[in-house]
Amino acid sequence: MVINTWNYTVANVEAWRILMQSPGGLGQTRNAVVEGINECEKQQCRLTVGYGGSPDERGETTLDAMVFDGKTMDVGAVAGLRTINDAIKAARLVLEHTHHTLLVGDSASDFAVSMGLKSESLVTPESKKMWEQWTAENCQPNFWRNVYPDPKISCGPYKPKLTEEILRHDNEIDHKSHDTIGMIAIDVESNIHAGTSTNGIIHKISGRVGDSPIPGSGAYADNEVGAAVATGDGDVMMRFLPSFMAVEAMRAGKPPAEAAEVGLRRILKHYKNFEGAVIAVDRLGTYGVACYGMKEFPFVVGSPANMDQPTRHEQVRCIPPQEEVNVVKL
Ligand code: SD4
Repeated sequence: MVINTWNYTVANVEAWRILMQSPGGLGQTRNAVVEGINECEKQQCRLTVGYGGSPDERGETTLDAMVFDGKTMDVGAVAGLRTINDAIKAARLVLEHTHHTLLVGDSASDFAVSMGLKSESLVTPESKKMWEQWTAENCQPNFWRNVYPDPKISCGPYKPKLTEEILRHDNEIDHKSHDTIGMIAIDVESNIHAGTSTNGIIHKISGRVGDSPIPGSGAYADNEVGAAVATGDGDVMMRFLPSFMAVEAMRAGKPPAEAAEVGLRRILKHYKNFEGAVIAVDRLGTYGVACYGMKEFPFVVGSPANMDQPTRHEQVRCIPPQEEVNVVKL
C-alpha cells in the first residue's frame, strides 16, 4: 500500500503504478516513494512542494527532502537546496552513495549536481510576485521576534533587542500555505520506505530548515513495526519527533490511530496554537491519522482493497482546539 499527506493524488497514483511493476510491490517501495514524491515536485503540488513556491525573505525557494529505509534504517536527506528541484532524488543519492545522513545548503546542491541532477533556478515569476507583494506589505507576517526595528511593522535588516521577551506563540503566523508531502509505501513482505519533500514555510528567514528532512520528525520507518510521516508547523514539530513517537507507540502496542496522536498530544502540552498532522501505518498496512489546528485533514491511500480504483481520498477530523491553560500565580 502507499499513503500520503494532503490530497496529492498525482503522487499516490505514480507511486502505486511503480509498486505494481512487481508482484505485491516487492522491492519497489523505495522507487515508489521517490518517484511518487518527485511527481509532486515536478507538478509543484499546491506550490508547497518543489520549485516556485513559499519564497523565503530573500525571495528564494528552498527545498528539504528525506528518504527513510525501514529495513536498513538508512536515511538520506537534504535541506536548503536553492537550485535543485528533484530534492527527493538528491536525498536518495545521499542515501545510496554516501555514509552521511543529511547534506545542507549549496554544498548539498553541488553534491546533487556532481551526481547527475540538474541545476536550475527555483524562482518563478509567480514566486517573485509573492515575494514582492510581501515586501510591499512591510514584510508581514514574518518569523522575527525580540529585534528592532519592530518586526510587526517593518522589514529588516534587524538587530537583537534585549529588553523585552516576545513569546513564540504570541506571533500570528499564517500557516495556510505549507503542505509538505509525506509518503509511506509498504510491500507484501512489509518492506517499508517513507519520504518527505517540501519548500517549507513561506516568508521563512533564509537558512531556515523545517522538520521534513529530520529523521524521526518528518518521517520514520522500521520494518519491524511500521512508519509515520508528519506535516505542519515544522519549527515546533521538530522539537518533539512526532513520527518517531508514533512508531514507538505502535511498537509498544498502540493501534496506528492512537499512535499518530501521541506526538501531537505531547506538543499540545506546550503549544496550543500549532498546526500539524501525523500519518501512522503498521507493518501490515493498517493506518491511522491524527491532526490538530485544522478542522479536517485529507490524505490519499493506494491499496489493493479495490484494484479497479486503488487510489482513494480520505480525511479525518482533527483534535478539537485546546484552550490555553491558565497558570495560577501564587
Ligand atoms: C516545514 N513541515 O517546513 C514543513 C511544512 C509543512 O504542511 O509540512 N507544511 O515546516
